[in-house]
Amino acid sequence: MVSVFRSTHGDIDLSRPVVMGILNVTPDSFSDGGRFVDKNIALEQARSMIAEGAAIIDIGGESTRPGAQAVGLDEELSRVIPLIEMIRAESDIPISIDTSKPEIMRAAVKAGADMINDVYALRAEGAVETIAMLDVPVCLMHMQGEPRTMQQAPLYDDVVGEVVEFLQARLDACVTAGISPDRILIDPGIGFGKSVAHNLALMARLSRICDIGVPVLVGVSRKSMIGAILDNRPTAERLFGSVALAALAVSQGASIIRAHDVRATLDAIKLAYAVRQAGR
Ligand code: 8Y7
Repeated sequence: MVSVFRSTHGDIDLSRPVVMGILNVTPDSFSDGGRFVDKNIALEQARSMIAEGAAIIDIGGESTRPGAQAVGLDEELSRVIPLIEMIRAESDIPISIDTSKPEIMRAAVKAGADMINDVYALRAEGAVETIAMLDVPVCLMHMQGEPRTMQQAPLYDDVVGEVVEFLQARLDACVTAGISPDRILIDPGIGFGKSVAHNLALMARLSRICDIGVPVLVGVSRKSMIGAILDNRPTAERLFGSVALAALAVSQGASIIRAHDVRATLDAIKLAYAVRQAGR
């Protein structure tokens, strides 16, 4: 599956896997602890991720970590819009905006963002229509429940089957509403309303998600399943575990890896991809 997302600021070539660098501008982000709230520090972080080979920068102004509270529209706008403009003023890097709110989607694209990363998979009122109108690439992610409560009691009969079914249904709904299928990415949503066992099952069967036929994005960087498998390893020490999971995802066909540590992740996925290609 060769795919190129046309974006306003250069195409995103997915004929080989790429890294989406994470840029959180939330005071309560779980792994960065709010280090990037200062816009200039965030800009520095964006520059270094670009220098390390990030193909996309994903900017998030609303923490979606388990237990996180929702933020208001004005607060989210003031976190992300100036930063999009600052990056755009000096770089053509494709910018993704991590939001579920149609108002933020519109303002972000106007400010220079190229794609939308929505952990609610465009289920908010007006979101599908907004993307159809904006005509930008979108990532549809699976989540059971909502961030504030999603980790309290995740429950599935067949986690892989249910995630595949959900993503297929959202994909169909988006295409019916006029979003071009070649503008859509899907994501199993590792850690979003899932136990460690659910996350492991999804990682083991990721190829089934890739079989749906649109490019797959996976976010595993520093996530709690790594802490759980590695005897409560703290978030700051989850790099090697993150890189291992990124390689496993690419070896099954994932196209985009969302990660904090761009250089290490890119090395790992280049190797995983070379091995995958050699076996075809
Ligand atoms: C993911 C994500 C987060 C993910 C996509 C974190 C915003 C939590 N995780 N978006 N966002 N996929 N598409 O640990 O897995 O970074 S936030």
